[in-house]
Amino acid sequence: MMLLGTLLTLLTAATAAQDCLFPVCPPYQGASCEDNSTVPYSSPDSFTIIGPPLQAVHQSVQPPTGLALDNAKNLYLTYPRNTGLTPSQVTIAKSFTDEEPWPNADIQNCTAGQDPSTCFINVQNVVLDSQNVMWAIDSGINYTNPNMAIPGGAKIMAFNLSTNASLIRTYTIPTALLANGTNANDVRINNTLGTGGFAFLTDESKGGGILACNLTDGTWTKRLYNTSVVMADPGYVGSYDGQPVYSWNGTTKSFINTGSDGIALQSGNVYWGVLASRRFYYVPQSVMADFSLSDQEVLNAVVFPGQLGSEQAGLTADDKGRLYITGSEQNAIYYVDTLQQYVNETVNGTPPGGSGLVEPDNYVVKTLVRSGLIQHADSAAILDGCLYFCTNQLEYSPSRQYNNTDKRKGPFGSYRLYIGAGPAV
Ligand SMILES: *[C@@H]1O[C@H](CO)[C@@H](O)[C@H](O)[C@H]1NC(C)=O
Ligand SMILES: *[C@@H]1O[C@H](CO)[C@@H](O)[C@H](O)[C@H]1NC(C)=O
Ligand SMILES: *[C@@H]1O[C@H](CO)[C@@H](O)[C@H](O)[C@H]1NC(C)=O
Ligand SMILES: *[C@@H]1O[C@H](CO)[C@@H](O)[C@H](O)[C@H]1NC(C)=O
Ligand SMILES: *[C@@H]1O[C@H](CO)[C@@H](O)[C@H](O)[C@H]1NC(C)=O
Ligand SMILES: *[C@@H]1O[C@H](CO)[C@@H](O)[C@H](O)[C@H]1NC(C)=O
Ligand SMILES: *[C@@H]1O[C@H](CO)[C@@H](O)[C@H](O)[C@H]1NC(C)=O
Ligand SMILES: *[C@@H]1O[C@H](CO)[C@@H](O)[C@H](O)[C@H]1NC(C)=O
Ligand SMILES: *[C@@H]1O[C@H](CO)[C@@H](O)[C@H](O)[C@H]1NC(C)=O
Ligand SMILES: *[C@@H]1O[C@H](CO)[C@@H](O)[C@H](O)[C@H]1NC(C)=O
Ligand SMILES: *[C@@H]1O[C@H](CO)[C@@H](O)[C@H](O)[C@H]1NC(C)=O
Ligand SMILES: CC(=O)N[C@H]1CO[C@H](CO)[C@@H](O)[C@@H]1O
Repeated sequence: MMLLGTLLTLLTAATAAQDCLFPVCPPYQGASCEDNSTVPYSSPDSFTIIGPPLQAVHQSVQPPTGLALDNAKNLYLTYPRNTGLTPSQVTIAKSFTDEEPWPNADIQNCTAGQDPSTCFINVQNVVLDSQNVMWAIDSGINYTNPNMAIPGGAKIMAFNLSTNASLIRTYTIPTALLANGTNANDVRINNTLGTGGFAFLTDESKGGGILACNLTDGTWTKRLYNTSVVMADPGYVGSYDGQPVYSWNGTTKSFINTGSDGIALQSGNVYWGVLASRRFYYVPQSVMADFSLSDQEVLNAVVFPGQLGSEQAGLTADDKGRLYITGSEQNAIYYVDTLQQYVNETVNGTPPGGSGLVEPDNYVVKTLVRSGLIQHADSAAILDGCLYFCTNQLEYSPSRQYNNTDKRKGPFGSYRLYIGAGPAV
């Protein structure tokens, strides 16, 4: 009886299915070929938008990786040369769609025979410090030879915005520290640490690393190389707009192995995220600034406050103890409070408020904003109570798509939203 009934249902539905405009599954409880995508629990609206609306501040023709603002709200963007030439590597926005090379046109292209420390090879980001100085970070890697930076070309350059972006000083990464493919990706400056400030950089190469530069005497160290805290998850596969992401060379598949990438300074610590992972870490700035410590002592000081539920490319920090994380897998910007005085909920028995740093066990990463517009937010910066970020659809770029199809569709938006805080100092 049961079998006969089932067969009859199948036959009836099979007849109805002939009218369907798309391939259908075998019938299920009398449902026909109607598209049920408007049923509330499965509708596209169930992609919950979280947080306030985003305000578009700029549109780029090319996909930008870096973003900064100066105190007059000028927007700066970077267009690195990781896979080919770009018209300019650093620009300043002149309108919603127009940009000019910054600080000038000539510096954008090192010419044959030119000292590579004096011009841009491959600029990844620009960052404003607390003394009105804009810093550019150049990996020094020529895309035609990605295995090693050009000695002298890997550097951070300090431009004084009080004197029309005149170059104050260039700190080149010593050649010995360029071994193993060092790929300087992002930088943050603490002007008050040590005698004359420190710069902290991420190395996003496979072996990863965190670099520190003593800005008084230009000495450097690279730490944590070839340790799990700066390296991708083995066989990492992220997800983007609902689709798994691999690394592709034509039809040859591999796994994305980008290491330590986003960086921010908050509450006396250096925070970083490992791009091809859902992990982030921190270590006291004082530890990174003490060049006399052993590598093992530096590693022992690293704190892992738990996974954060997304691949991430950029971090930034505000003056209320909050760390912001661009969560590319979730079309989101996350945040986490690091100072107990700003925590407003009881966590693991610790009541809201109080003083000191939040215990790593009590870190609760939250979503600030989630929107379909957030297509791989890369770099973020804070000014005048607002968080600004650029987007570049990185996961749709050729190296991450089957047979290297470029699925990015410009223009590439930069946005802002109100957070009620200023930049960390
Ligand atoms: C720098 O090189 C890029 C890429 O070839 C080119 O589009 C641009 O015009 C050059 N800029 C200058 C100032 O020569
Ligand atoms: C500032 O620098 C830009 C680019 O080098 C130059 O075009 C401009 O004339 C300078 N402005 C002043 C006031 O020196
Ligand atoms: C990058 O390498 C190519 C090929 O060797 C060379 O033509 C070009 O000048 C190099 N660019 C820089 C900025 O060194
Ligand atoms: C930037 O220029 C201003 C004006 O000349 C000067 O007072 C300031 O010390 C400079 N900043 C740095 C970090 O050199
Ligand atoms: C390069 O790798 C070697 C071998 O593991 C290591 O001793 C050295 O510290 C590394 N250097 C850098 C700059 O990563
Ligand atoms: C930085 O360099 C200066 C000059 O060499 C030195 O006095 C200072 O101790 C170094 N380290 C720190 C943490 O400032
Ligand atoms: C990296 O570390 C692993 C152990 O975790 C070791 O086997 C390997 O030789 C190291 N590689 C380099 C290049 O230092
Ligand atoms: C991609 O594959 C080609 C052909 O097999 C090879 O020549 C090239 O080196 C590969 N590129 C990378 C980045 O592995
Ligand atoms: C910069 O260093 C000073 C001195 O160590 C410290 O008080 C401050 O918290 C650091 N800034 C940030 C943003 O971590
Ligand atoms: C804490 O603040 C966040 C936003 O800043 C808010 O969403 C949350 O409801 C607050 N929690 C409590 C317990 O007030
Ligand atoms: C890959 O793309 C090339 C063009 O770039 C095309 O000729 C080739 O047929 C494609 N291969 C596959 C397997 O799609
Ligand atoms: C499960 C479900 O809600 N199915 C519905 C799909 O759409 C058809 C036509 O609108 C309805 O009859 C089904 O009840």
